[in-house]
Amino acid sequence: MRVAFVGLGIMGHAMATNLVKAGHEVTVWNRTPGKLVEGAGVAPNPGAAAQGAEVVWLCVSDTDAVETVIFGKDGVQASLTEGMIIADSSTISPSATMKFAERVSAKGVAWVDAPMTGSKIGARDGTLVFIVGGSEGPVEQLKPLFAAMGKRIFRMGDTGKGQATKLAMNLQIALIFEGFAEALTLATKLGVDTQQLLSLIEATMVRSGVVDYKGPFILQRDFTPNFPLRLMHKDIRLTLEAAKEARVKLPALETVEEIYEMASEEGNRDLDYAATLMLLEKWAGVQVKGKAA
Ligand code: NA7
Repeated sequence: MRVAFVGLGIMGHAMATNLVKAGHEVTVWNRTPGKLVEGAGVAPNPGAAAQGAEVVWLCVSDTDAVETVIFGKDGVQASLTEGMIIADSSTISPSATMKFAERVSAKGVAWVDAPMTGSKIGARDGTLVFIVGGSEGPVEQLKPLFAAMGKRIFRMGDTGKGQATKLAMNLQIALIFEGFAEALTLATKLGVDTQQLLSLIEATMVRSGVVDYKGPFILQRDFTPNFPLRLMHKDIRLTLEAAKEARVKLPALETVEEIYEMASEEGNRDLDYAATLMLLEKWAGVQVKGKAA
């Protein structure tokens, strides 16, 4: 398929690379010039990238970035023609998604929100799980592209439901990780062997994918970003905004948001979100230690 790929960050670069590898005709655009994808064309702006494309795939930071690349100067909007599909893998506001979709529908363009989970490694290996919102027809048309970048897709409903579900997923990741980090901090302060604690977790119902994934990184004190703290913080804020719009109270997430705020002030926003642990360690006056599992 002819695909315009907009946004070559940690995730986007790997995703566009996998589209090229699968034989699709890809043209890329990135705000900061110089980021390239081997085998893909490069366009001078998002509008030029979208010219003649069947699908415009977005993977940019946040709601404002999506609005800019679609509706801003030299944006995708001017190149939209009937039958095109915009697929958005950025994690952004569900209500903004529905407004954007409404605007492009006037040109006969479908909007499929397709945020994903699987982190940097899933993007690299083409094993992402896509959490999708959109009409059945366009979602079906995108299947070859989903297959090139991921291993599963879950269609959650119409446009906006992918973003809504992604926020509900990241809410859980943030809270599960916070529970894990607090447990590690307390256990360390009380003199418990961390390695033993991890073995115990693994053998019990406390086990989770989040703990399995993050545990080894923490024991190696490796906080290089698989999912940067600044982006998890963005998602937590989006979730709280969506909750406010829906008149839902999320007290635990509100507290965790404050932790992310303080961790950012400590200068850790570009580290992995697991670096929120360091704030707890600082307060407790301990450091979680151990060897990689
Ligand atoms: P990164 O690695 O921070 O990459 C973000 C990308 O978004 C990168 O290409 C940025 O371009 C681009 N960006 C950011 N702001 C803008 C604006 N205003 N206009 C155009 N392009 C912009 O994030 P990830 O790849 O890890 O994640 C991307 C999304 O997936 C995000 O929503 C996650 O929550 C999930 P730059 O290179 O900085 O010029």
